[in-house]
Amino acid sequence: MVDLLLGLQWGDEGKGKIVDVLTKDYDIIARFQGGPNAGHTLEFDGIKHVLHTIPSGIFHKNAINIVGNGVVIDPVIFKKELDNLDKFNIDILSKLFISRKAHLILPTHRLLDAASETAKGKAKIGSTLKGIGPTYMDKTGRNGMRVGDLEFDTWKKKYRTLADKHEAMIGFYNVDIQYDLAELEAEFYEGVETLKKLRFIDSEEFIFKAQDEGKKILAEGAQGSLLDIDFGTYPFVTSSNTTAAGACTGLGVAPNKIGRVLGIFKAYTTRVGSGPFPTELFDKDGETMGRVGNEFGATTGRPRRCGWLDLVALKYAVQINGVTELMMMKADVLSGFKTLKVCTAYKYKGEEIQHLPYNIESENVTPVYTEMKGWAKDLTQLTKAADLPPALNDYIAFLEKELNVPIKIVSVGPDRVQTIHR
Ligand code: 2SA
Ligand code: MG
Repeated sequence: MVDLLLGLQWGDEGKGKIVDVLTKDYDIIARFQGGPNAGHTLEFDGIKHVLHTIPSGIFHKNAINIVGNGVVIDPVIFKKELDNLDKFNIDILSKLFISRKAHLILPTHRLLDAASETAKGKAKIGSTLKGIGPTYMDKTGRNGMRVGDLEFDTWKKKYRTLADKHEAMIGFYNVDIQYDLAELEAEFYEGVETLKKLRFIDSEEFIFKAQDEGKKILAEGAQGSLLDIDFGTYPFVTSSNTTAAGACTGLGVAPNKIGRVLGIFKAYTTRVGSGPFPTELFDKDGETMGRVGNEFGATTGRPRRCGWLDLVALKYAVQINGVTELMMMKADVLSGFKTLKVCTAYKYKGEEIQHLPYNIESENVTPVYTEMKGWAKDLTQLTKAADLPPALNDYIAFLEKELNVPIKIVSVGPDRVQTIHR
């Protein structure tokens, strides 16, 4: 069986930390979608690590890490990630395998991303500008370049044809984008040489074999369910399926081989980039969440928007993914709030609804809140469920009742050790 670990909100739920905590129970950690737009933060032994393309199991001695076919890889960023790992003496070559079918992000994909966003002006998606959208467009448009292409001498020719086409497309946008393609290409070629040192695999075959051998596999999602290309707040989404089904297409896991579905959410909500966010706060409370929670994009450094927990959206994510257990992150950030609010319905066209309407833009939807008592206790030193303050237990019990799924982990800080199992 393959277990899934998915973000249930707009990303940044703390997937990196939880994968790192759970890796000791798994033989293989595999990414199945997204690319260097992701920022997965891990903290242990006083060091903070941010991973983008490499799975979060890389720091454990024995786990094999796989970058699946559904992922898009930028050789330039990938090389930087590997360089950052240099000092940790990780045996990368025997621990990190890349799917031949994963698509490559070219420098011109990044430029196209920038051109598209600039052309959109105020209506921009708030992309991380890593070239994600244009690369998936080439994938579904059947023009893309894949990692496996690098095993053939013809890859440079293929690259040239595609990059030339991209340059013409950039011209079409008619926006002022400054770049030095020769410089970007030199960097790209260097990244490709590094990438080529790794072992390329047919990840689906690898996974079949591992399943036959009884290996334990964890599929690590990136971004969150509300950024899913089909089920998220379109068009303010990313360009891949961030939900459970993405693991089937992005790794080659058959639906009947999926075991536990671990859903991760923050005790409040954040979003980075543009798009609807019904429970967003523009007041002191939102500012406190951002400051205490250190809410800045792990890839771009952008401040994240903050707001109360949205149970309507969370329930939707639980359903779409078939979540079997929940993990609540950053409970410590809510310490000190006198009153907590949880959105349990939306007011929409004069009615109370409990689903996400097609046009969920903030001006159409007003959150309906249930208020709960807060707690003052600092949680960051706690290690046992028995020590959680009563008001937090009430908050947890309320969520479990509403979502009908048990909350198995409560995280009370960024470090590996600040994790309470229930
Ligand atoms: P893209 O880059 O084209 O896929 O962006 C499209 C939308 O998806 C959002 N997105 C993210 N949201 C949260 N976290 C992400 N990763 C980084 C992080 C983000 C950062 O871990 O903090 O550093 O800014 C991520 N990646 C994509 C993005 O904001 C757009 O709304
Ligand atoms: Mg992140």
